[in-house]
Amino acid sequence: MGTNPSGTRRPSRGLRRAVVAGALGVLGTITALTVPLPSNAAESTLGAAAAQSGRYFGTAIPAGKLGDSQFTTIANREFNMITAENEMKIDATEPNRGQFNFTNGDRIYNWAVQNGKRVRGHTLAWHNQQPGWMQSLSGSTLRQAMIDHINGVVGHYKGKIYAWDVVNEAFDDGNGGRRDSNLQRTGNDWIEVAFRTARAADPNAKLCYNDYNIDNWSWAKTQGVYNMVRDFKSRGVPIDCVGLQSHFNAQSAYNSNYRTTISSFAALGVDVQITELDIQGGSAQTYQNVVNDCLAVPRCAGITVWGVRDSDSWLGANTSPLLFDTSGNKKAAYTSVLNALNNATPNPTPTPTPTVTPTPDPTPTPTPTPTPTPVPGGCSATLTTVNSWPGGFQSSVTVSAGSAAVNGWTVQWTWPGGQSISSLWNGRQSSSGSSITVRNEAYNGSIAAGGSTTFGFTANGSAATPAVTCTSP
Ligand code: 9MR
Repeated sequence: MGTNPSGTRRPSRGLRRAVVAGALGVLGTITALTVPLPSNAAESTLGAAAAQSGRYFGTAIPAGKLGDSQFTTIANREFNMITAENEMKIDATEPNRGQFNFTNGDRIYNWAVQNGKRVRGHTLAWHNQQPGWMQSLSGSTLRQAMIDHINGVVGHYKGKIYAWDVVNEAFDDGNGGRRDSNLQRTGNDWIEVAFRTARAADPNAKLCYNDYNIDNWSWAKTQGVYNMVRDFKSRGVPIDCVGLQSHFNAQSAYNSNYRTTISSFAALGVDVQITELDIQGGSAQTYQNVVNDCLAVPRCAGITVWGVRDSDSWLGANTSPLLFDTSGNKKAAYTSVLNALNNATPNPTPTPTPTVTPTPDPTPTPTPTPTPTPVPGGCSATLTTVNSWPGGFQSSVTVSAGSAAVNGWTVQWTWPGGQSISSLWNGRQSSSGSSITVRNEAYNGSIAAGGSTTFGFTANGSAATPAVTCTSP
């Protein structure tokens, strides 16, 4: 059977025909189910619509399509989170042992950030798409190679990645146990070693376990992963998120218990990210259900679809799995997703950034992160440069409460030399010339005593780290 997303095989032609025929039947009826745009101010793109509730809406991008203007126009307009479809995988980033190559990963990263988007990192430890040299390793040599690989890739992108898929597809399809692989044979602790290594290499990235066929709450594989995450949380293994790939097809169909899966993982104290969504047949109703299930759970942080147009999908255009047709037109599924996002209520619970234990860093980062001085009863803020390029830069601002909780915050600074913000997330910006004011969103105004929250932005001009002030009512 060819629907296993871990390989390159596609569903058999017979199956694809059956899925498409079934979906066309469904599509005949879903048009009528599509909710009309609400009359209040609705956003007109997926990313902006998702941002209303503090979430993101992303897509996968292959480096080879950055020269396709129809592709980049849609990707730039609609999405605010980007995953490299293949270019940050093990074979792409370490083709020879100890020799890293970030050419194509960086092309995607730079395109994303220069267009005001954030980036998910995919993926660090996986049985698939290993370069030949790694496939032939075993035991402690392979374990060390995995650690070196994580240090090399996470180190290169340190401070720049929203979330890493640290370990990908490590569970068996048929039962709740681990998949056999060369990595698994290095010892059952390989997954937690991968997470601890990634945390030390970049304390600011969220660290995810990512898998397919863990969407249906009643499946043994879902329970296997759930038990691992619960165990990790109880033992302090650093994990921040679970990625539900959510490749839905006839054999692995969307089930209404999906919301239970999302809320159950979230209840363990991790974010849930829908990381590779595609729905064979492209049912608008199913797309709407998926979005509504995410919106129902505060810790469901965002959704990424695995491609832009049907012709960009690993499944082939004839399965109609995505939100844009092969000519780049919006499909019925697009409209149902946009409307569902526009109908969301603001996300009431901020998703905390990982609690970090700073580790000494031998390589100086471009801008040292100042330690905020706790302000009794008030707030403080620090601005750091995450990345810069000719003519632009990306910054992160951490807002910290002092010894008392904060309810609402305002951060202000003045640009020293003509900088201007192009895109800002997790905050509301107002400006007057070079004076910038950023206030909290509804979902991140409350900070517990001693706690913190973060907002970020991309800007034009040369990177600057002006002094910032924070006030709370
Ligand atoms: O979409 C990716 C395709 O271009 C690659 O050939 C394939 C190789 O393994 O990987 C596809 O992406 C997969 C992702 O990395 C992990 N989950 C399943 C995805 C679909 O196979």
